Amino acid sequence: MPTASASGALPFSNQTLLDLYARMLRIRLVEERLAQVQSEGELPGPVHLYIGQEAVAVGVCAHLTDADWIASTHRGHGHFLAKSRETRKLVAEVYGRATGVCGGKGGSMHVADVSKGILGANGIVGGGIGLATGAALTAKTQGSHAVSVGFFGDGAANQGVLMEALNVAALWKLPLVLVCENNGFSEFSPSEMVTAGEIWKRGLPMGVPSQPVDGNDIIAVYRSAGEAIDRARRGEGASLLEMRTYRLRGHVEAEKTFLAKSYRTDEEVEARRAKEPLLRCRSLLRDAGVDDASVAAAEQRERAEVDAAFEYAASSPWPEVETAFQHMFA
Ligand SMILES: Cc1ncc(C[n+]2csc(CCOP(=O)(O)OP(=O)(O)O)c2C)c(N)n1
Repeated sequence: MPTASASGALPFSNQTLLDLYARMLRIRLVEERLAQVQSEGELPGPVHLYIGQEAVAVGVCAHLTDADWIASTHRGHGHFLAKSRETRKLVAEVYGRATGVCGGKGGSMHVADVSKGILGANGIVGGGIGLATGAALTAKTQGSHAVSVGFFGDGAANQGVLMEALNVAALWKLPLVLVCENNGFSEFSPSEMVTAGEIWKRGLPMGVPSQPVDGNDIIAVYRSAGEAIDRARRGEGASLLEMRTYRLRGHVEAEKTFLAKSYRTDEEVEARRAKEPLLRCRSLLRDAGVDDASVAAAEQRERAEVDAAFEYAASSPWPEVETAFQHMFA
């Protein structure tokens, strides 16, 4: 099957394209700043950055409301910011501060906000697949018309839970969209070293509509995700989308300080940088006739929002020691 990519007229207004660009830019700016403060020793833990993959989270979450669910991965800041506007709460959480969305006790790999349908980032590779499937079963049982999206990496696609999820989702016609972000690597192993065949084809034996998508193309992501989410909402069951993208930063920040040898060349990364989703969206905006002043104004708004979020986080208090055991158990 050819990889779904954009062609023809925009499936939405120029204003929507500008909004999607701004949403992607916010994720990019937050993460560039996180890379900087991490290198300065400002963060209490490691961060796995989403830079280069922004079109996936934004193009998918554009179709969701707070009543819908997402389950994320260890690379989860982008998913959170695509579904929620709470930039301050996200940044404060990564800083481990009491004002963070989980009171500073979750940190980068556990950002969650159930009130916004965000079941959480997750350090267990493949764990989000099971969580999203459970949420889809809840939605179906309650007849709520909510849709559940499970984001996972190409490495996670090799966990047995994917087959189990596809099986029950097909059998019970669950309102589930499984979104694999194939970013080329599983930690320090190129995908082709650890993954057999094409991931999107894994849904086909179960009769699950499945598709490879150009994950750096905001329009292709938006279209394919919209079709899958609409199908789920109509009660027609699950889909599997393999979003082909590229991780521009390391698996984890500062990996160069402990890796004896790199698993990819700088030339490879530079070549892929030319195809990254924000650059491509910027040229779509130009082609659509959106004037530079409107784009610059949107960029300025995002920069201000992100600056404010970092100021808020850095000046927020740490959680009180007495609260250490609060919110741990339900
Ligand atoms: C169950 C489990 N096995 C192994 C690990 C160690 N681990 C952390 S991230 C990672 C690679 C995940 O790759 P992928 O799913 O492609 O996601 P990406 O990091 O590329 O976003 C591994 C193996 C883990 N956290 N959980």
